[in-house]
Amino acid sequence: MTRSNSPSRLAARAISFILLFTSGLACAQVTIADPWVRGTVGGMRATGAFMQITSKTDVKLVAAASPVARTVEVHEMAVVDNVMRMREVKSIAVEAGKPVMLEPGGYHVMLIGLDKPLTPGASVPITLTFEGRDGKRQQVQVKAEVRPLNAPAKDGASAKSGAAGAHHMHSK
Ligand SMILES: [Cu+2]
Repeated sequence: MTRSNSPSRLAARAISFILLFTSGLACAQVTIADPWVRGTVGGMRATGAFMQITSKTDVKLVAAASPVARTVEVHEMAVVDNVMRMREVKSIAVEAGKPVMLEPGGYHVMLIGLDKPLTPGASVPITLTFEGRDGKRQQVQVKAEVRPLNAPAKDGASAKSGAAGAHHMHSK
């Protein structure tokens, strides 16, 4: 049905153009879904942050920072000699259109040197730095919700419960 350019039709087109344009500006290449941080108690000085990262172009997560932690590193958990260990990685590759999970038992953002306990319900600002293939960097700010210490799976410190988070891994 080609009704000629009625005013409302023109308006609709104008609006969709504006939406397209502004979302192109506002919405970065990288989107973060469900960011959360494992809560801490007492003298715990470090914890993990988890999220799902999706990007429209190939990028790498190269750095992270947060005002609640003195040092923030990008880590991965891996089974080495049957023991879950975590280690710092230089970056996490995020291919275009392929979501990457940062989750207990896998990749995570490590918050080290906490000044005070992170209590459930609080919100932790984290700045993530991504680098594209062209070497250009962009920063994405997220507010991660603090969840109880015993949420989903342990961050490796306890081998027993750590195994729950590692069930998807291939061990020898
Ligand atoms: Cu870690």
